[in-house]
Amino acid sequence: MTRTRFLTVAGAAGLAFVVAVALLAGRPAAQGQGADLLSVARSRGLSPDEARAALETYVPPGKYDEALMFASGGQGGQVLVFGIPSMRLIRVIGVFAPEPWQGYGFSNETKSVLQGTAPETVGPVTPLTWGDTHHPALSQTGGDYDGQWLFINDKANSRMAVISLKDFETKQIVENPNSAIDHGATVSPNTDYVFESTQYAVPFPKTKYVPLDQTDYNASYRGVATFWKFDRARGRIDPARSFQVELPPYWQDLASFGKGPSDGWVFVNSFNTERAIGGTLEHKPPIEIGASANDMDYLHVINWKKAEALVRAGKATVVNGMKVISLREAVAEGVLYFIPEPKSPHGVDVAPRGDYIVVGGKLDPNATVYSWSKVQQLIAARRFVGRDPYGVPILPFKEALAAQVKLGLGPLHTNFDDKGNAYTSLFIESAVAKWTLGPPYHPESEAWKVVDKIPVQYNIGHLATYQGDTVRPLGKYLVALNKWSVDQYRGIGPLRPQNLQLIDISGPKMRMLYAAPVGIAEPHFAEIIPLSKIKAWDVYPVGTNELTLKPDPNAVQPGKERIVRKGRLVEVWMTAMRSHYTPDHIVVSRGDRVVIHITNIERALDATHGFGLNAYNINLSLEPGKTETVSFVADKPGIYPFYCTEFCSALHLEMAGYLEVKP
Ligand code: CUK
Ligand code: CUA
Repeated sequence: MTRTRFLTVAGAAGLAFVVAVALLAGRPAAQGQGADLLSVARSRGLSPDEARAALETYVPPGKYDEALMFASGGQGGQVLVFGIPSMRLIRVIGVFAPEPWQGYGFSNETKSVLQGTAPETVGPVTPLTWGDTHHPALSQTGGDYDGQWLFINDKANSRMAVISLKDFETKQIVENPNSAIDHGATVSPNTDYVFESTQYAVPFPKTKYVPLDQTDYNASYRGVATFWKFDRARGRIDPARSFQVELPPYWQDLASFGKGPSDGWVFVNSFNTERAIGGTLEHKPPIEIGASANDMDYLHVINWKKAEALVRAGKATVVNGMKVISLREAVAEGVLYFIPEPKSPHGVDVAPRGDYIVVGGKLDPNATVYSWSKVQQLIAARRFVGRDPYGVPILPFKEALAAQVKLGLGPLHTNFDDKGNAYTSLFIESAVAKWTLGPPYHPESEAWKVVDKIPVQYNIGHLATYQGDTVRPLGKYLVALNKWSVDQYRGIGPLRPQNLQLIDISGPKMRMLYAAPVGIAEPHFAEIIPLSKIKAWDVYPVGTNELTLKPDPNAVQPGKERIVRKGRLVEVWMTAMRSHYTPDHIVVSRGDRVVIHITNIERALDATHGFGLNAYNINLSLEPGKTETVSFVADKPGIYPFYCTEFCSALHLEMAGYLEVKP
């Protein structure tokens, strides 16, 4: 772009920009630093708006982003941590896939997390080496993020992970025994439960084979709503205190917990209430057609406090080790209700005060907003318009509505700001719509109106505002998590990155600030939390076990390093510090089982050492203070160097040693 473009496009706004830049620089416009900034903007072909956006998002060296965004890492099976407003990728957290930089999936501790076993019983390889992370959920207290824990689901294998925000590492993965593929994942307002909903129905219990034909599908396939009990004191999900509610074989989708007046309830979307199972070769319509036949699907309204009470009263059946409230019981006890929702819905989001439930129907141009007080009254009055084939009572659609707001094409997900506005992603239209909620957020005369729209590149999925799914949204920024980037990044081959865009929502008009490609995997949902709420450790206390975050019994003090041989077991207690391992020479015989406990005894910030062992697929990351254990069978005779994989010091290359395996 040229100077001409800047001048012609800018016009009067350009003049304001000159003054603004000059003021920022603290100099008169005609000379000095201010004039330099202007010529930089000109030479880079930036319009005044673009130059302003650059100034608003730039975080100089030595300064910090004001917030962190935790985004799912999609098919990469990780969590991605971005700085806001810079949109820099600051951290990746390995969750469902081995992650070599963090040594995740190589030590006994992290292998045990990936495999869901105790550290002492880990096998040589992890059976699943990928996950599909979709919905990160920060722990909440009173409906607000408390900065302590992060949960995320693996859609591909119905797993849920627990990450500590003390060290940003994965502590636990639980696998759902009664669900194959999940989708929705979220936490209750006080983090009593981490919720997970099935997506594609399978036989119930899933360990049973039931042929895939329509009659059997209707009779024996099911979804489940899973409530994983989170034990804050232990920092772990407790499967023994978790429970499920059996659901019809509709394909459940996203979920949101009620809060305030709707606390105690959870709302779950569904699609394919047609129960289409595909099978084009048998002259049936493909799933896509069959699953989109009906005008309405069902919003599942689940009373989880009541379900919890039923479990306590012994009304659950144990299925594959999990307590389950049967569909029949759920209907009989008033745990489960349906409300029709148009059409092939996707996102469901509860307004900050817990009074409205917003649903986006992919094939319907409206945001459908239900009034919680109306829904409550309908349930209390038992105003049902019918029952589904499984006996679930259906509430009248129109009578449950607060409003339908015509937003545009392909509404998916909604977040909120601090001024009573909602922001909904429009997938087909590639835009974000800003619209007003009804009373008490806005008076009736201003309610339920689209007040602004901004285009995005392209095909937005989720969006995230600042604390935008809590009781205390902060407004300020919105990140559009776009699926396609198409022409936004050149010269990179056919696989295009997903494109995240930062939007300023502090004023009446939304303003595009920045775009950040994600060349790792596909982020779905994200949550944004002020940096000040995160109280992460800078270093571990020396000798900390990374799973328990407590002293590791195998931590070793300098001077106490040793190698102990017991039969075919060779156990090594090693320290690492700049720039040596002690000991740096380990001699074993072919077939010996080798166990190495390594403690990084450094206290300096960021003094991380690695431990990479040739030919044995072993690679650890030892942050300052951490103790880790790795074990393997020395089945290949020969000489195997090990070395530090982090450039830690001037003598980093000297930080090495040898494993000698005698034939
Ligand atoms: S999903 Cu991906 S855009 Cu898994 Cu929440 Cu909607
Ligand atoms: Cu330690 Cu390089």
